[in-house]
Amino acid sequence: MKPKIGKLHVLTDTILQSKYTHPDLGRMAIDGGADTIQFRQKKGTLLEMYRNAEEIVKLCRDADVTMIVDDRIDIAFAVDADGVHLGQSDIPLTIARKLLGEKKIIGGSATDFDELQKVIEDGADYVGFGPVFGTMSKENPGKPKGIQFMKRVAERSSIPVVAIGGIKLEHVDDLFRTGIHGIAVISAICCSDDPETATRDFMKIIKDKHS
Ligand code: TZP
Ligand code: MG
Repeated sequence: MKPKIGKLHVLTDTILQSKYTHPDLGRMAIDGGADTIQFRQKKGTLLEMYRNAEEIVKLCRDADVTMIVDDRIDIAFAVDADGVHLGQSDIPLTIARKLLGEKKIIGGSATDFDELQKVIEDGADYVGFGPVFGTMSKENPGKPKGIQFMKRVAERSSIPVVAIGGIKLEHVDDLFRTGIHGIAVISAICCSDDPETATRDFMKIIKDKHS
């Protein structure tokens, strides 16, 4: 069976902050109740990526949390992650599906309806759509879409929509009311003083009101 696509995807980051490592962030997000960790390492050697991913995948397995690797299908395959998240300039979704098979989750990024359509046609299991709000966590993220737009995305999409970009605690309730499946967060969790508590705060709203 395919692993579950969670409602709170915590994306690990060590560029915006240097207090915590990728595995530290994975551990804290899991302890705070996140149901999906996306390992997102943009710099460093493949060996470092492999070691970090290996550690996070173990933590996720023990906690029954879904583990997705951003960008790198090679790392996802090497550590037997639950899936991969692919952007518009990564390996094509159709090729990723051939390589990973039907049992793995493949997520695709989209910033408009054309990209959404293509991600769906190419067989993604979910779409990461955004940015919903302004973000400093990604280069050239595109124009912020706003919450109301996400309602249209959720209506049009035949696959689960995971909203991303500048999402803070105060947005969670309104965002889930648009009909999206989940949210993906970097800075509001990784850059907080206490990522575990920050995760718990996000998860509490999701669990109390949207599960
Ligand atoms: N894709 C679209 S916006 C974004 C990504 C990876 C960055 C999200 O990070 P943050 O800090 O939650 O805005
Ligand atoms: Mg990516």
